[in-house]
Amino acid sequence: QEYTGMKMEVVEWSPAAKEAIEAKVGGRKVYLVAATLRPETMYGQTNCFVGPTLKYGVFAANEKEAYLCTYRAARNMTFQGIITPRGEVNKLAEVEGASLIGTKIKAPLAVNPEVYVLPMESVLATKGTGVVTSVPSDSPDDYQTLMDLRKKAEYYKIDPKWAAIDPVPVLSTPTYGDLSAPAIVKQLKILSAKDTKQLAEAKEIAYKEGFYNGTMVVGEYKGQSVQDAKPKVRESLINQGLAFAYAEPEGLVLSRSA
Ligand code: ZZB
Repeated sequence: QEYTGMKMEVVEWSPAAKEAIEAKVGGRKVYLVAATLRPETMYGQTNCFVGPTLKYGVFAANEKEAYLCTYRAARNMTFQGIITPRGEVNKLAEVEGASLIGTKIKAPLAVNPEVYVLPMESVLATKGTGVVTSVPSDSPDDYQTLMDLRKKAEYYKIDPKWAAIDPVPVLSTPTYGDLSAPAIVKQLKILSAKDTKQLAEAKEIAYKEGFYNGTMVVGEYKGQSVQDAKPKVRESLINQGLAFAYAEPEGLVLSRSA
């Protein structure tokens, strides 16, 4: 899988993350790294998700920068020239996902340029970086999780203002309009992020509709097809230093490089 690793710079740590991290990074700028397959949707980021029970590390990328992600992802990055030197993981600090909730970060390209970190139970430690940027306009999982968090803010121990940004139209499809995830969630009568089977189906539909029938309604490539815009947005993010290419190795490659 060829992901785009979005560099989401920390603006203000949550108190627990500040305690665990700030003194240990040697003055480096810290970025949460979110792995996405949909760079063209980055205009519509409204928050970022971490798994509350997952373990994250802050890894030195070089003298000036550090990346927050899973150990597994950092190790992969050392073999892709993203983190140097090759094969060497330098962990500066460690933190549990729950401690990151409420951290304010920059969301490159987004219409709302600063967003908050929120919890998502279904984030997998075994995929991407373990950090997921949230685009509720086009990702049914993100939309439903955001709605659940808003409904039960107290239960999830979040400040309602962290979940306050509404879905932002990014692309339009003939069948679902410019907010496809909410439309598909409604059509499939999905009521909670625990409806994982229907959400998997919703994701499939949203991917296909967006990719084959979508037209951008925002940004530099407004009016162009999603198929055309996707590689251009990706290249532009990478050229500006706001993101990097991150490949997920297959099992074979992983064991070979071990
Ligand atoms: C932004 C985005 C916008 C995404 C969208 C999807 C959609 P796939 O196809 O199953 O590989 N993701 C990345 N890492 C994880 C993880 N560790 N655990 C759970 N989810 C993760 O899924 C790739 C997508 O899953 C990634 O692209 C990321 O969310 C999420 F409008 O980034 B995406 C219809 C989907 N729309």
